[in-house]
Amino acid sequence: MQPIFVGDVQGCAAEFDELLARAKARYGRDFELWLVGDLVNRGPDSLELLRRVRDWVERGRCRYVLGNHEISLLRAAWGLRQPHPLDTFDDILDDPTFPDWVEWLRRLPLAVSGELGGRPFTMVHAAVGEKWSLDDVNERARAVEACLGAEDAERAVGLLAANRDADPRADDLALFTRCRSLTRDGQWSSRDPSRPEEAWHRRWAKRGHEYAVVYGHFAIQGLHVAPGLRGLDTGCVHQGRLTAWLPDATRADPFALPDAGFWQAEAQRRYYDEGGPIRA
Ligand SMILES: [Mn+2]
Repeated sequence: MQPIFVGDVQGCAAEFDELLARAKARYGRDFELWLVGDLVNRGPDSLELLRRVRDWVERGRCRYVLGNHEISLLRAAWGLRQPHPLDTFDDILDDPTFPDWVEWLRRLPLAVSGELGGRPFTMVHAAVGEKWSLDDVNERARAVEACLGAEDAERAVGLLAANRDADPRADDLALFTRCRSLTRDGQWSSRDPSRPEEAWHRRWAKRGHEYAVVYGHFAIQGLHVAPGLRGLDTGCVHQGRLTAWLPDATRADPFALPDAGFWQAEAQRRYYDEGGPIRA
């Protein structure tokens, strides 16, 4: 089964379909999708994509982690977020089965770990902590997921309403889904790094972790291919392109370089500007 990792789709169904058609032509049914999160928002087709991806997930053909835009959708659903002029997930909020979408989304994982070739790895939306081992990643993700996916929805609402300083799980949730940089004093930030060495993965890489990380959320950086790291957000919704990574699992370390296993679909058009979403 060929794993196919896909960067931030953000409602760009046409480009997603282009990559999917290529996957079907090449592998038939013998592939599995791994989505780094931010399937929805800013682009035109959030609900349609969510429907299709849910079907893939439920047939066991897709792994999907929560991104910050899925969290924004949950916050909007629970009245914790004011409408934002660039939000384009009204189609989900207005869907008659919307409560069911909320229940499904809040049970998605924050990190999915596995092995490729002989190399352990994890997939997250934005980042992992600089010092975290793979066990730490999994433990912290499970703690957040237990709260966000709790039987009692009030616990999930409480988590998204919580201050990052007051609740370590709220801080971990935000780090998993929003982190891009680390400041000198060791704090993480969702801001783009002001210097390349402030990018979260530069400091993570210096620690020599044995596991690898596949992630998204970093459109300004673009495609990131480094030993043990694959950053796949190439800003499709910002009129960039949608990237898929097809690791060669027959290699001892599919995260080594060089690596030519990338497919890209060019954005078909501009989807929004400062004024808001641009309808087709
Ligand atoms: Mn993101």
